[in-house]
Amino acid sequence: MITPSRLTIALAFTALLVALAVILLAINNQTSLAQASRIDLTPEGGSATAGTPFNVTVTAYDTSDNIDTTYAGTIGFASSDAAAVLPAPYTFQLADSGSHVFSVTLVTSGNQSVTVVDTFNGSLTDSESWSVSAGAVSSYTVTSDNYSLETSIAFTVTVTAYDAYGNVATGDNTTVVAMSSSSPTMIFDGNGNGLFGEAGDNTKTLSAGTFDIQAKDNTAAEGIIITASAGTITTNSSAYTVENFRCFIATAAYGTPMAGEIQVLRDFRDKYLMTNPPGRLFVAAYYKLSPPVATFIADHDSLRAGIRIGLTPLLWLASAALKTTLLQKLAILALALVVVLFTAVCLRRIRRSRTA
Ligand SMILES: [Ca+2]
Ligand SMILES: [Ca+2]
Repeated sequence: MITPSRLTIALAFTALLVALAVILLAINNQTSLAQASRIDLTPEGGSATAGTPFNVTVTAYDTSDNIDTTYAGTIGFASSDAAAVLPAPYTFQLADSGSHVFSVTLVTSGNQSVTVVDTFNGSLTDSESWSVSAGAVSSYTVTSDNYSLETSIAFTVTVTAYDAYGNVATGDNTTVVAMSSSSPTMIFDGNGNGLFGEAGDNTKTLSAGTFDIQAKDNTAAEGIIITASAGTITTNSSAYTVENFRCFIATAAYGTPMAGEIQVLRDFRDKYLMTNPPGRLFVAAYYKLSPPVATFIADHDSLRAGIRIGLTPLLWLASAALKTTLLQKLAILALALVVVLFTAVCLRRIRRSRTA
């Protein structure tokens, strides 16, 4: 019968002890993993600039709220900012002693959260929020809601500044932008006083990263580009078409924009309407409201004849206003008053003689 030697027994016992030690160590390690009762992301939010990296620290705490220096969990990052540049998942090392610094870059302006979570234990998580402001201006847009413009009619051009990440540079209230155009006759009203082309009228200062500026052109042309320039940045608009003035309703009635009657209305508009704020308001309203009416008139021949008759007194008045001096206008007004008074007196007498 083979009996184990003392040496074999000693070796087996040693092996058993080593195995026991390994198991105990593993259990101990498990225990230390389970010891982390919370993880903290610091700082507790704040402000950040789009595209500028900043550091955050993730620290694990045990049940006694001491730093869990043996924390060996794996953490992942998430953000409300889909374009954020976040750290890759990270497994804590012993050398971290329960705390590790990471770099985060947020890029979308507004309030953005950053969340950290233990990938094996979802209850170990923390989230903080940063107020992200736009970065330095890197581009502009030059737009208008009106791409079919009439000569002499003012239209609004909107200039907006953006940072490199597409955020409106809402913090910019100081940059002066210079406006220009491929049309040498385009003029602007930068100071908004209704007078175009004054000294300095082609510049305007950003307000919360944007501004509206009135522009107009007195010559018709196609493919006009409006340009905004500030520092080294130059931005072009889409191509605009400035068309000759169309009096929509009259054009529909007379069948051609070249009719002499339309020139009378055009001259009246430029002399008596475009020179004062109520007149300009009237013209702007007319341009908004009249195109569908004009389309309807153009499709109905009998209506066109009626409109031509209706426009005749208006043309007489416009023509009289344009071709007379102030003295003649006063004389016409006086004559009209006399006619009205005379008619009123006559009507009164007729009525009296009937009742008598
Ligand atoms: Ca925190
Ligand atoms: Ca002006």
